[in-house]
Amino acid sequence: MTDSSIRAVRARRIWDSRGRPTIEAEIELADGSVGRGLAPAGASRGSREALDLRDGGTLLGGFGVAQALAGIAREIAPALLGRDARDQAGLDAFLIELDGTVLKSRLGGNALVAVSLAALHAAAASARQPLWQYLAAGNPVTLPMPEIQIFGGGAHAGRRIDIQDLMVMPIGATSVNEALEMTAEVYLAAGKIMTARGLLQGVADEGGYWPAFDSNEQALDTLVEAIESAGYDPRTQVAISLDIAASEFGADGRYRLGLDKRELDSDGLCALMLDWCARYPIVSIEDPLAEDDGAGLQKFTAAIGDRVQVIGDDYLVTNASKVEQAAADGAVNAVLLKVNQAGTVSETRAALEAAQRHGFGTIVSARSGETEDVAIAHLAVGWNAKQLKVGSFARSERMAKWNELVRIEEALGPQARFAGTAGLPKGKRS
Ligand code: 2PG
Ligand code: MG
Repeated sequence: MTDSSIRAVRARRIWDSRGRPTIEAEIELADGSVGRGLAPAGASRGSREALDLRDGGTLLGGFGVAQALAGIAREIAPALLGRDARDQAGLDAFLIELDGTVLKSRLGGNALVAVSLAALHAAAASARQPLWQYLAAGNPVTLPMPEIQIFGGGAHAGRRIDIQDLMVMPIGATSVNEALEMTAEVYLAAGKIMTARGLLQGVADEGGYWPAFDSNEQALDTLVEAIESAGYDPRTQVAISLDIAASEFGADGRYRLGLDKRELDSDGLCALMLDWCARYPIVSIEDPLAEDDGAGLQKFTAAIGDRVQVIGDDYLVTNASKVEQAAADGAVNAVLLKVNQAGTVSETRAALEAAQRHGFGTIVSARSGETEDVAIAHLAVGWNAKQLKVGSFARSERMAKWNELVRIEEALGPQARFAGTAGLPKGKRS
């Protein structure tokens, strides 16, 4: 028995930012250290990501977590007692084996991720280190470039527009503090524009303004306007980053842009995305084609990947072997990292390391259903990921993460190094 061996595992039902039930796991070690892991939940999900175990039926919209909690109490908790929380890899491998299914559907990705994160937090607490420092284990760290949503859309806004996340990246910033200040100005400016036009109708799931637009391009035009009216140059100071989440409106090479009332094939959507990248100051684009359209993604990335970051989210589902495959076939040049998409901390780290080996961009990301948990700010810093995507600049489940990044930057003091645009492709834009 060491100080960091697990002496208790508890789990409870808590509630996420959509008011849906989710899981909080708590792990207590022999030395009294306690760590908590909270499971987030996605709405636009890749088909190959870890599956949450939900109760179904009519109660709580079917989102209940009683079965997942029972699995933790009955199977996971007793089996973890006495294990060393510092051995994250061993612990996660054990959880994966115990579940025994490809998509973690038996015990639930939500149960596994909560337990895996709880062990990580407990181990850091036992080492008496902030999580980012524990993860870095003495290696250099960088503070990630924030990618912050101004307008929501897609599955996070009743499919009001097709584009899911219209975000900004303050590419001219030299610190997290400055990046957040610049974003705050743009968010404010966007709100003023929406109010002045009678378009302000509250916010979408991640805190971005509700997209009361007539077309996708009107949303893009308004975003450029907001950047400029906040006093920034969209080419050199605050640029655009999009999550198209194309799997939400297309499959089998057919895409239906609901708002624009257009149906496109793979080449058509690829051409439209390239046209947007040419006409708007876009530095990053996520899932521009659907997860089943690897050939379309290859064409898109071949055309623009030297100068625009092309992120695989639904396409890579935080999976190391899919990152390896994408590095070989050139389908994307960056990976979105969501711990609950993989299901455990170690699998997420493996996907990150594969990406780092191949020079891919690395973006740690929240989910659209979040909690007050701030772990992802620590993961991004401790793992030396180059960007962090959390949703918008409103609602406390989002702000908690940005605020934690402010604290980490302050704690690093003179050693703080801001990633800036280091993670983005370096080719020159025309
Ligand atoms: C995404 C995320 C965050 P969700 O698609 O990248 O915006 O959404 O958590 O619903 O998958
Ligand atoms: Mg996405």
